[in-house]
Amino acid sequence: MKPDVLVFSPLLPPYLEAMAARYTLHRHDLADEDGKAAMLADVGPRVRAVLVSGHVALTETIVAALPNLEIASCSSAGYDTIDVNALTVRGIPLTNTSDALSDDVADTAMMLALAARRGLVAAHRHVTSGDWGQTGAFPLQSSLRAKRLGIVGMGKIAQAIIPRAEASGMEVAYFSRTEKPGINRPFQPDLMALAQWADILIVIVAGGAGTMNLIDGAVLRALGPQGTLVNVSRGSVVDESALIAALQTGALGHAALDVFWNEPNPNSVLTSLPNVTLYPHHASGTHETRSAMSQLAVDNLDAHFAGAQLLSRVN
Ligand code: 8YV
Repeated sequence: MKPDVLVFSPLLPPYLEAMAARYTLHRHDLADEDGKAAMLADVGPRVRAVLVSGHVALTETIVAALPNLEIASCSSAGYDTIDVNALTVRGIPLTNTSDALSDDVADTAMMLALAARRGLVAAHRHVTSGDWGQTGAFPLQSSLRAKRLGIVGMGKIAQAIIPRAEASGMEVAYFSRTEKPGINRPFQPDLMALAQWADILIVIVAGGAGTMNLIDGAVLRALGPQGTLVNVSRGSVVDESALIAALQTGALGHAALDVFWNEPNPNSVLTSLPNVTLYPHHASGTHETRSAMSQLAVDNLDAHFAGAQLLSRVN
C-alpha cells in the first residue's frame, strides 16, 4: 500500500512526479479553502506523512486532524510556521533542509554584505545613468578586509558564513542563546555589545515569536552610522519601523535585506531608501540548491518508510 502523503507545500515538479510512484499524494496546496477542509476531513485519517515548509501553517488543529501521522518533512530550513510542539508531543519527527541550502544562503549573506559595503546598487546606477561620464568617478567605498563581523545566530548557515567571512579578511564574533561548542570564535552573550563592536551584523536566527523584533532600534543605533545590517533570516526578526527610522536619520549606515515583513510586498518606504540593498527572499534560489532541498525532503520520507535513520531531524 503506497503511504498517503498530504502536500501542504510542493517540491520542484520532477520530485513530486517521482514521489507519485511510491506515495499517494493529496495536493492540499492546490485546493481552495473549502477543498482544503474537505480534503483534511476525507483523507486526514489515513495520512501518514506531510510535506510542509516554513511558509505554510501546520497548526495544532491540522495535526490533530491527522491521527496516523508518522512524519513531517519540511522542504525549507525555517519552520517558524509549523507547530513543532504539536508534533513532538506525539513523537512525530520534523525534518528540514538546512544542510541543503547553507552554502547558497551563506554566499547570499556575503554577497549582500559586499554589495552594501562597495555600493553595488548605486554604482550600477552611476554607470547606467551616464553619471560616470558626466560627474566622474564613483565615490570610494569600504573594504570588507579587517572589518568586524558580528553574526546573530550560530546554526548551520552561520557556520557556513564564518570561513567565507574570514577568507575576506574579516574578524568574526557571534551572539546566540548559548555558546556553541566547537565554533571557537568569540561568543558575545550581549547582543548590544556585539552590535557596538561590529562593522557588519549578519542576522541568521530562526523566525517566530522567540526572535520577533530581536533587532530593535537600540541594536541598530549601536551598529551605527558606518554600520551595515544584513538580514537573511526572517523579516520578523528586525523591527522594521525602527529600521526605517534609523536608515532615514543615518543612525544606521546601510541595510542589505533578503527578507522582509509583508513579503512579497515589502514596505515601499523601506524599499525606496537610498541606503538599502534588496534581494527578494531568494538566498536559496538556485537550481542546484532548490533541487537539493527537494531531494532532502524526499530522502527523509524514504528513510522513514524504510525504517532507516532520518537525515535531518530537528525535534
Ligand atoms: C525558502 C527559506 O524556503 O529555507 C528557508 O527557510 O526561507 C527559503 O529557502 C525558499 O525561499 C522557498 O520559498
